[in-house]
Amino acid sequence: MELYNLPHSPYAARVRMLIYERDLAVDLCDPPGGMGSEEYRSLTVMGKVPVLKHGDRYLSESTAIMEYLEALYPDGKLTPEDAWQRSQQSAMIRYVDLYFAQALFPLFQQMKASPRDQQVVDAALVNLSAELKRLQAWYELPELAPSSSLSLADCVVMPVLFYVVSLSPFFGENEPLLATPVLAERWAWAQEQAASKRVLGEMAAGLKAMMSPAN
Ligand SMILES: N[C@@H](CCC(=O)N[C@@H](CS)C(=O)NCC(=O)O)C(=O)O
Repeated sequence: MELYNLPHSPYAARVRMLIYERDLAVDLCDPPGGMGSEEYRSLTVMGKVPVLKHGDRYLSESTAIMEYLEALYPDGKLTPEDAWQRSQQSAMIRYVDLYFAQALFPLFQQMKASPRDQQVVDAALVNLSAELKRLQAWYELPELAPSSSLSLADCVVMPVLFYVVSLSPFFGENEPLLATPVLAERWAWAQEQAASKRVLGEMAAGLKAMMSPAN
């Protein structure tokens, strides 16, 4: 199996975190032909990363890939056995994709904008701090309370927190997790776990490369 991925992508990062945490036999590769190439588009409907190649089949969408890997290798899976707990976790992951990630997009856009639109930035920061509180509220549910090992929710959340922590200082917000101590604690904890530490380091290197003047 191969995972087509890029270091900075939070969607690819969550799958890599699962792969590292579970020590799954999946090779990590760049998208064949490169992003946007005819070759890559011919393999995947969406043309995005990540994509899992299994034999001659290709699966896109990070959450579907995580579910597939968890189903394929059930021994030691991170997915809870309990149906209710599993569904709460799915709901949290859907929250991250449908709502939380949306709160980050205006900041990504304003990073590239010249000049920046301060009104957009201010509104985005207010919205982001509201979403951080909602994200924390998910971790406060009994079914999703932070545990002593990485959960699937952590695999999804830590890469987006990486962007919260990395982008906020560019907009004058140096401690974006100050008002959300549960998130701040889990974030600090994730820096010490082998799988998340490795992925967050790869993301930092990927972001640095992406932001270098050559790119
Ligand atoms: N919903 C998708 C999102 C994947 C996604 O947006 N990937 C970005 C990188 S972070 C991408 O490939 N962008 C390139 C493009 O859209 O052409 C997933 O969960 O896998």
